Amino acid sequence: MHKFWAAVFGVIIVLCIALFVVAAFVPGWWLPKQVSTFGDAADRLFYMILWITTFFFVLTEALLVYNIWKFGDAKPGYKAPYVHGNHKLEVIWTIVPAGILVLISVLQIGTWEEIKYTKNFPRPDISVNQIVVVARQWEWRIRYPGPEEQKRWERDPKGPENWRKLAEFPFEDFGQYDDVHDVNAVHAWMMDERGAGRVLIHLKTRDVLHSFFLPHLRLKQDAVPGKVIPVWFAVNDWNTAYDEKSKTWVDGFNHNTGQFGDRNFIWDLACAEFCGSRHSMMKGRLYIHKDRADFNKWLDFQQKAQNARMPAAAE
Ligand SMILES: [Cu+2]
Repeated sequence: MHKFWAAVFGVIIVLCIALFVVAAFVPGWWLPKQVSTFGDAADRLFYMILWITTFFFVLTEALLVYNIWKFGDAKPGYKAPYVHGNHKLEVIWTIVPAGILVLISVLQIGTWEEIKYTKNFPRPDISVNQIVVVARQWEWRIRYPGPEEQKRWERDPKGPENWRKLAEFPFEDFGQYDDVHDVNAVHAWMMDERGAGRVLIHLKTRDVLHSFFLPHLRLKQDAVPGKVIPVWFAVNDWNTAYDEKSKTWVDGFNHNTGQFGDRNFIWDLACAEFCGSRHSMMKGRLYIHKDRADFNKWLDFQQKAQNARMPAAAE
């Protein structure tokens, strides 16, 4: 009977590994398309850890199945030896994982530094796309410096830094009167050759813990009550264009085919920290415009839509 169970376990494990291999070739089953400047480095770390864990998973499962097969059949009268432990073996299986953990922690420093060290964050100037993101149950509120504010920056080089200071005011969402607002949609433009278009996000939460997660950028950052946490990224692809049919900017635009509605060009924003009953509904999208000019057209459009909803625009 034990041989039957050894075979069952063996087959299940082989099928699991086969599914794993197949998943890499089925669209939508593996990691989503990667579009950020630091995403490749994050993926390399992911694959490195994946290979290490795969090796030890296969090794331990093979040992398990082999031992069930070989020794599962207790002979009548056979007395199992009572083993207290094996010092040498225990030392080995402590030192080997510890060594691997130290190795991983050293190998990840460069990537972590690039993504999370404040010294590598874009310094606010006119080329940097600053955005305030305020998480709340259960949506993302987004705020951009408006077109007038950006014109003021052209005259005043301190302007972007002052906008950052207002953005970093904790607790309240506190900014310029002519900022442009949106919900569940982060707009930015593809970084150009001169490096303009790096995005600096000031991340806050109005209530509980949330987590700002952009899977296509391999970027995740918790939003913590009472704190304003900077997050940066730069995107090297784009997915958003003006759609004549719907008279607005739409994502899912594949610029290679010129078609809207391509799944690979819809880039999600998700909350990755369980934050209450409608946590799963806390979703948004990342809209990356072709260039700054197109982004600015959208910003104007968004500001007009916003002003049309304000009482002052009624006259
Ligand atoms: Cu949330």
